[in-house]
Amino acid sequence: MTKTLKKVESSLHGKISVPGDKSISHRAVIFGSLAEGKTEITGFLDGEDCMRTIDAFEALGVKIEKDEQSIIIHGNGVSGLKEPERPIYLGNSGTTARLIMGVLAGLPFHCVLHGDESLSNRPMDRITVPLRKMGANIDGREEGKYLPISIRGGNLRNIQFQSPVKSAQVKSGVLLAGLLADGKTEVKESAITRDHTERMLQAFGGMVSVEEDRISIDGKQSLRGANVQVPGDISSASFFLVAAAIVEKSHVTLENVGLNQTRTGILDVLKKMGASIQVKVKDPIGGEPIGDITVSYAPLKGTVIEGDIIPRLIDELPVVALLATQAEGETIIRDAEELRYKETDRIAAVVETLKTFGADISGTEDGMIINGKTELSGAKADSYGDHRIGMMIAIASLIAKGEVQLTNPECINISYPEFFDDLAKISSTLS
Ligand code: SPQ
Repeated sequence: MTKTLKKVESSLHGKISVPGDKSISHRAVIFGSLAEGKTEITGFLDGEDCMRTIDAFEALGVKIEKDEQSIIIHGNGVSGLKEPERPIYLGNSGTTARLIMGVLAGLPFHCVLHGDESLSNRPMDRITVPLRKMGANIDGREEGKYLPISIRGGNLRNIQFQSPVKSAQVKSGVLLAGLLADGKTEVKESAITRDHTERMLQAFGGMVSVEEDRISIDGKQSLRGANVQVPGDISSASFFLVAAAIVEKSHVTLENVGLNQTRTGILDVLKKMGASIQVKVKDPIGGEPIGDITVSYAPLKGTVIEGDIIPRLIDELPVVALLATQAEGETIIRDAEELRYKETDRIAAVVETLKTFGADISGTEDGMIINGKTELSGAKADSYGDHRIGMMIAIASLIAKGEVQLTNPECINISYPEFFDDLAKISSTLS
């Protein structure tokens, strides 16, 4: 499929409530499935990735009901999980893959996991290596580096694990295995990553100790069902934050967005680049801070984005690169080599795409260098099957001279099925 996108005729105005946070939605299903009793999730993201997590736990024997308002999980505890009858399909979802491996490592049965072409080329050894150290039997393509992977778990022992990659998925997978293991499992991070797993464990009655970059969990804890309200996803909101910052005279508010410190790097970068931002903090929901974010257009300047902020905005970097094309001067993004292991190599995809729009951008091993400000022109651009690249292209089309032909826009359903409807709410170009 190809979608034709046109330059916005005037400025962007209005309010949007972005869909539920993808990372939190996955974790709510996982913990609800491990807990005893009923879990009700409201604000759940019904994107394709989170549906794969629901399907996976249904395949493990968990009763999950879905309606327009909520997801209800009837958990029977860890012992209620059963060997699946057939291989579990994880689609495009890296989060489902790495987290469910942590769970399966602790369960005394056999399971095969497989995914789509993109997921089958993403590294899994980052999680299979520590899980094997804990005692899980794991095999797979290239010795467990890639899906398909088969796991026979159970009888796990605790470990002290220093993660070589800055990854919340690896941390979470090991913590989930630690929950099912004997003794205390400890994970030390090389940079602080999103902490939704730690927060949600507590919401389900679990105990976890967090001391800066060191997280420890006692094994064999039982969890009880909980009600989870999922905040709006700041990663989804970031496309509109950037849109308002680059389309002249715009003024857009994103309502009820998650403001967890481990995810708000995009706000710090927007401010540093000169965007006008107001944040109205509201009462937290589901153990997560939330608020309304308003962005108004203002002239932007280049900046350097590196170090500890990177895990706090890793998924926003494609749209940050677009933002940088509209800033005066040089923007350097470094320490972001993890971008190469996402749904596609996001450094290569962003550089290729923005170059075809006329941007002055080059890739480096661990990031990008962008020189602005450049007028962008319309072109044919492919999403690479990556939702975040697809949405970045759609936002670029708002300022590009001439039409943009976006091929393969369907992947946007992975995290944001209502994306084009929401974009139409604040702009006048989309039919
Ligand atoms: O689930 P998936 O495909 O890995 O999703 C992405 C995304 O852009 O939506 C990355 F491609 O987000 C990851 C994120 O990059 C979601 C995530 C999580 O929920 O724990 C953590 C980050 O990945 P990682 O590898 O740094 O742990």
